[in-house]
Amino acid sequence: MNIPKIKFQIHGDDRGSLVALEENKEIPFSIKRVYYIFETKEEVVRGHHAHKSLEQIFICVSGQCKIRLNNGKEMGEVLLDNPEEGIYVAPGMWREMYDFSEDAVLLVLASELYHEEDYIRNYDDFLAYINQK
Ligand code: T46
Repeated sequence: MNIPKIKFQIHGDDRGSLVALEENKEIPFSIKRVYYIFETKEEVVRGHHAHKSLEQIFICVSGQCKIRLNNGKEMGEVLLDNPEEGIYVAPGMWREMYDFSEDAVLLVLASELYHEEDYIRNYDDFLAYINQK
């Protein structure tokens, strides 16, 4: 599966760089929640779940990490190592985040507040959910 990267516009000058992200503009949904993941150990794999309706944008604003996405039929992997770009993660994608560098900060913009009921945390349940759709 190809995972396209979204390239953000940089407002750069001799002071440095700035990326601005607005809901329903650069971000294709209304942003209800922001969280970030950092100090994840290199050998750790996070995620191992899918969401029923949550849409998200992942941006590695510092360091690097890899993202594996699986829609129940196909799998794809992408390296995030640039604060100028991100990926859109649709609902119904099993996700794993791994190979975090020591300085990695994975910023996530989310379309919904935190609802544990939106998670599918068992892989067999995920496949059953995808196949019934
Ligand atoms: C996702 C990937 C990329 C909250 O209380 N509020 C929140 O908004 C979030 C995201 C998490 N939590 C709590 C729930 C757990 O007790 O933080 C703890 C760690 O969450 P979790 O094990 O789900 O973390 P990851 O890194 O496996 O997954 C997270 C998001 O949960 C998930 O939506 O897509 O990052």
